[in-house]
Amino acid sequence: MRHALAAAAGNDECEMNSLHQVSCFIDGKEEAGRDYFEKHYPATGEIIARVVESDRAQVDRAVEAARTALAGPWKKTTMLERAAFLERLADKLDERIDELVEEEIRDTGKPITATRSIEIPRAIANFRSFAAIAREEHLKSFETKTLAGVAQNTILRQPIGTIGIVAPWNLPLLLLTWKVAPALVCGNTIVVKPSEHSPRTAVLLAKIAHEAGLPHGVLNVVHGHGHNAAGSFLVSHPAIGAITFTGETRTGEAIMKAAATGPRPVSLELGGKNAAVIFDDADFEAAATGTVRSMFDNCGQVCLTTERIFVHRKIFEPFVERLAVLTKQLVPGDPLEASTTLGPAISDIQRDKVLDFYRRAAADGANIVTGGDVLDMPAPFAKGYWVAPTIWTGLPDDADVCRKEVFGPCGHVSVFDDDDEVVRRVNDSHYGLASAIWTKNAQRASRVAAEIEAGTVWVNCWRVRDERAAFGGFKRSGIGREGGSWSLDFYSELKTVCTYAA
Ligand code: NAD
Ligand code: 6OD
Repeated sequence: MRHALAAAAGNDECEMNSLHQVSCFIDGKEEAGRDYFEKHYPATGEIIARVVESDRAQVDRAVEAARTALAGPWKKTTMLERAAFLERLADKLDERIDELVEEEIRDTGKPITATRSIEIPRAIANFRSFAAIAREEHLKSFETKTLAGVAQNTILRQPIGTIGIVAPWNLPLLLLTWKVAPALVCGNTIVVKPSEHSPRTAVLLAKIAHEAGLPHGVLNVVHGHGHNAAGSFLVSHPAIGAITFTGETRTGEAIMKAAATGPRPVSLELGGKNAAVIFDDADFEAAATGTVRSMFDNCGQVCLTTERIFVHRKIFEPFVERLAVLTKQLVPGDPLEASTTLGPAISDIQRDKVLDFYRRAAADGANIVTGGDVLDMPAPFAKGYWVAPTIWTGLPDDADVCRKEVFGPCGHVSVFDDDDEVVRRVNDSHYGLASAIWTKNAQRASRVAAEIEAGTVWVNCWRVRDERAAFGGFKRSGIGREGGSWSLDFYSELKTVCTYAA
């Protein structure tokens, strides 16, 4: 892989046609397109692939294939058989993990160690988890005593039809399988539109699923941009039975409008402006290490990232100093080196958006504790999309970088004096996706966790995930919950069959 990336990076005359081509996957086979767009390797900025820009006709073909597959052999499978398929697929994905890691890094420039040991294994684990959840939840039944005798109320989970999945670029395979696994186990067929920035692992997943025995047309992948392109063609297609989306809140608004025609059920996992709260009784070192992770993992490109840090006055200065020391220990570099811990932003557009926030923070008078600009990298990474991990202090809560989601490697650290004050400030946000609190006082932890307006509150940890738990956001961070039985509820039609013994 190193050879291929270096070759692409060093070859300025590389013709578009000789580049790696990322195809769609429709009705069990790869499909080329009429138009293509260029895909850059974020670590070097070089063009390394051309990706199909699906037109409306291609999206229509994918939806048609998925609709046709609903009546094929997939229709005859039971939920338990589909759960067994998910487990077989997970085994196959395990066998091909190195390819999946390679494809994900080509698209995103993520550091290999975290990608190989955490992110792709978790993407695969989604299939095993939803298989287990389906086994647990597939059948519910109640005996109902009436004057005429005992009725049996059985709740059947039946497929909705064809699900449209629109996915983001930050955790491409993980966030895709998070939706594909429960949608499949509920018996639906699927058309996926991965982000234009991270198209590869979706196609590899579809290929491996078909090699593992998934019938043609059950899982289809189209590519391209969102607005007035493949994304909106997909979500506005009348034959799509439900839409599930992860991405920005503004895009979520457009998708909800599209879902209103029909109307179709929609699940929205949207942006965040998450807070970390460090009380003076916290385990200082665990809180500092955890907060550096919650600011900078995946270059800050995680919806659960904490960009607002509140630290109790008694420990404020030493804590900020410790954050700065730990941040300087992050290792930006070749994504393929095991020692690299910080990758680039996904694109030049994202880098420029982040740098614009850096400029605004400086103009607003922030104290820049560390970072604040691009990262100067040696060749061959000098033209990659690198931004410095950045910590600010000294801004009011209504400053832009304290209110708007940056989605980059940065956070603002504020001082607080008491519990009620910090809860009020944490909740003073349009978003409510997640929060992390650090304290050794169990009573304080449970009271503050209950008061924070967020879909997930981590106490003395961050981003510990259990696929059985409900996941989603308060306020503008989303609509609905996925995870566990909530995913099965979203991806199925529930039918009650009430039977008297004949
Ligand atoms: P984005 O909204 O720009 O794009 C997401 C997807 O939507 C892409 O595939 C894009 O092509 C498509 N799209 C864009 N406009 C569309 C339209 N009008 N119709 C249909 N599809 C359209 O988001 P992004 O930049 O890829 O991802 C980053 C954002 O995602 C951040 O805001 C982050 O917080 C959020 N996010 C949320 C969660 C969560 O679980 N809540 C998880 C990951 C990321
Ligand atoms: O871990 C998950 O299941 C999940 N949905 C994570 C979302 C992360 C956002 O970037």
